[in-house]
Amino acid sequence: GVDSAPGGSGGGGDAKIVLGFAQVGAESGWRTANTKSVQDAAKDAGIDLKFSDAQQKQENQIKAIRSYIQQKVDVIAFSPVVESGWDTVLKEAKTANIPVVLTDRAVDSADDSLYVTFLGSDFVAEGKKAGDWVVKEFADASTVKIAQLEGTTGSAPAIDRAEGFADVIKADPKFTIVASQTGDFTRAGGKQVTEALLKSNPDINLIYAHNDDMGLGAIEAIEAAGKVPGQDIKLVTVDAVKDGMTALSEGKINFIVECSPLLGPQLMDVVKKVKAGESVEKRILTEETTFTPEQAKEALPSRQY
Ligand code: GZL
Repeated sequence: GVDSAPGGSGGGGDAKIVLGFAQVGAESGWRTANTKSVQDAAKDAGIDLKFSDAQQKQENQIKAIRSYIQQKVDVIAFSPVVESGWDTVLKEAKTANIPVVLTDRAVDSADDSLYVTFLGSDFVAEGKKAGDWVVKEFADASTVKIAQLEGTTGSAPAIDRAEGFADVIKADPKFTIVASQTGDFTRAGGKQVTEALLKSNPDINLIYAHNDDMGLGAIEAIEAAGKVPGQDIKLVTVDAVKDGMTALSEGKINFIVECSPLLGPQLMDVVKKVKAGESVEKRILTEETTFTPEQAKEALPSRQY
């Protein structure tokens, strides 16, 4: 607990584990579901959670991590908004003998002793799954013009989802990405970028959005341009949050690659193991699948987020 020696379990032995969590922000349906999962799981695990929202700004996450170090929390966890620029503050946590757990997104630090484990999805695999669906969906097409709505610039999901997708479609020159721009994972960003790209590329066949929220914004722009989303312009997105799955069930999105935000329970298990000095694997993958419109209709009623 906070009042015990740094990293100590406290004299009484019944001191609650204190976890400091520095969240990215509240930019998307995925993020709010992720926050709820962490908060609910901490409560269920009897862990004292200190929580901060960085409004998608790296300097705010760094400030939050520093405050957790000052408070001598037992464990620090965070989802790095971008991959780079963490070594200094992670070294401060290491010097303070406070273990750090990466959740959801990764850092590009060369020194992996700066964190205990990275718990999250394989974003390259997510991009490949989207690419594989595109290859099948457009098997009979002679040319396929693609617009890509990228996630937050410099973030692991944006970098890796673009890489995985490109790896698949590069096999056939009929696929060309005619426009690619960041919508910062937000609905508004997806709408603004799509409005602009439809003016310069009115004949695109497909939009690949790095998350549902940007895809939902794109749908608004496509409809405002008098076109039918899912038909005139197909969409493939990543996340599978409720609003995305609803659009999928209505045929406005054609395929969604799931990225599970429900990391809370696994995170609390890791925190307890770390506190108890038990070893934890360096990389813990989350389970996730893909959805067609029919599968979305079946899954929606029981969807947690
Ligand atoms: C992916 C996560 C991304 C989601 C977006 O694990 O980091 O951030 O795909 C969210 O919806 O904003």
